[in-house]
Amino acid sequence: MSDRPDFRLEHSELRGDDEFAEFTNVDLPYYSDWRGSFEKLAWATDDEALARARADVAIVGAPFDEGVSSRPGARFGPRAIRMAPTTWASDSAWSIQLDTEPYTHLTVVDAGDAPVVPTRPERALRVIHQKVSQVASHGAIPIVLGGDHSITYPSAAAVSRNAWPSSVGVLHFDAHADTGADQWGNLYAHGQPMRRLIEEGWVAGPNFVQIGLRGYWPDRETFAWMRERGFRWHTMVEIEDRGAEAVVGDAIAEALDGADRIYLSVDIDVVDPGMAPGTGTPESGGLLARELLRAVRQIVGAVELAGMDVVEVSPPFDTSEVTAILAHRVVMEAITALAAKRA
Ligand SMILES: [Mn+2]
Repeated sequence: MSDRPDFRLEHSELRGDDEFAEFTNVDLPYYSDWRGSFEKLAWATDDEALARARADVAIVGAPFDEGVSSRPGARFGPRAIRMAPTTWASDSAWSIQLDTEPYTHLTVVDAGDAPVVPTRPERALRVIHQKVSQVASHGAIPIVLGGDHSITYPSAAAVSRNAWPSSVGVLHFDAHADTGADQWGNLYAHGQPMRRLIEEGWVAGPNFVQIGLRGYWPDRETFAWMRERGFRWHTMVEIEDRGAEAVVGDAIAEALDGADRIYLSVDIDVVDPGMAPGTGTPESGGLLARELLRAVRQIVGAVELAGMDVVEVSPPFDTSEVTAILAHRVVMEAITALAAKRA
């Protein structure tokens, strides 16, 4: 059996393994915010702290939005999601939905941000990969706060690489398939990550399952490529016809048909822009917030979760923090559903 290939970013002109340590927290841009952790949880930002914490789950920030094709701002996502109104008393938080106290049964830490700096997009993808790999190698399930959707490529690749030889399927909530060949020549923009994950073999096509697709992108040709690779997808129209719970049930079975674990990628634009306006590429006619939260509980309750991200929250376009709060609650529902399984 051959080894899993390395994550090489083959098209990058930037190389070197020392990039991860290139900047200290002090040198990072202001929006890489190290003052307030997610849910006021303890920080565990380096190998020593992660080893000591023995965490079940670790939050990772990926403040990157240089892959966007339309409205930017997702680099401010990790800060806004961390600062969203919390569950109020994180040490004794209790979920009405699941009748569970998440932090009684799970150790959750905030691993801080990947050391992303602006103007160096390929370096950013590499350090996001390294940060997610670091967290996963300590046995914690990474929950990555984006960032635009291009961060799913380095993040899911890290999770798949860490899980190997187990295989990872992906459940991908999005208005858009994000399987484009390139965007103005960029192979790593936010419309391409799912294509790269398949082409490089991090996820098998039939275990890549998309939920919530709608609108006018990508084109027929791209869907033909997806069909060729065995992708499966469930459009908004199907959800309208059959209901979200039935569709999500099918999607779980498809993603696990040959895979052992699941990476869950939630593009907040799967939700209707009326309930999630703070995003870069809004598409009308999406899920209700409550349908997404229920789906996250359903999925995490049913699968072995290997990793997760919540992406495309763009605070400059948000209103009254509603999108940041929803993203925060998506993370909380995953954490609490994990805790409920342990309880
Ligand atoms: Mn997306």
